[in-house]
Amino acid sequence: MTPLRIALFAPLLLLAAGSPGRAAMIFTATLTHDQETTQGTLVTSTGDPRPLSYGTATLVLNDARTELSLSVTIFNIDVTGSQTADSNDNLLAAHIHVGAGPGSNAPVRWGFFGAPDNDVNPDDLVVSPFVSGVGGTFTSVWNLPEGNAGTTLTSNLPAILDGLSYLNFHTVQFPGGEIRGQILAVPEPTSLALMGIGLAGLGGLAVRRRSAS
Ligand SMILES: [Ca+2]
Ligand SMILES: [Ca+2]
Ligand SMILES: [Ca+2]
Repeated sequence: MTPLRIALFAPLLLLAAGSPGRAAMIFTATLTHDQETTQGTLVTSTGDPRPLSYGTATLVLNDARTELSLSVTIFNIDVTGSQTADSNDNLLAAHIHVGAGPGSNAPVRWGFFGAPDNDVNPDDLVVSPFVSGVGGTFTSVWNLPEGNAGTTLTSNLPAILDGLSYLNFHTVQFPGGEIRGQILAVPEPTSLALMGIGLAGLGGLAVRRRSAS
């Protein structure tokens, strides 16, 4: 193997070497307004209808269970406060809540936008507003020592693994939450398929780099 290929495949070999119970885990969440426990019609401050907001998220818990990486993209929520003229769609805060299934509310355990801000050790948040359109992508990492109200990633993990956590994006019109999505583990065969896609992508990269050299 060339050094390049070893560098590309070493992380995957490490993943494959881990026992099934301790491999990296993938989670997804689909955020909608109708998962909120308090619902209403999405309107501007003058009562005009506004487009339905929604989002999609992927989370990866590392093998050592010390980092929960998050990538979430939301649509039709104003992430800068200047994507639309009206203020009702402006984003106030974004959190992971832990301790409740669908239809029930649970406390904030990791805030990463607005208040509370628990993404501090280190602060990993990157917000990428859409260049055109309303919304954007948020990436960050829930690190081991981070957690609201004296909790940590470790103390919240059992409930997260049990499907008892959710993402919640709070807006001016819905300070209690405009869109919500339960965080659910992707079944292992699907995870393996996703890894397979990743492998194919890396293989393609290696081929392209070889032919370029
Ligand atoms: Ca706005
Ligand atoms: Ca962090
Ligand atoms: Ca922060």
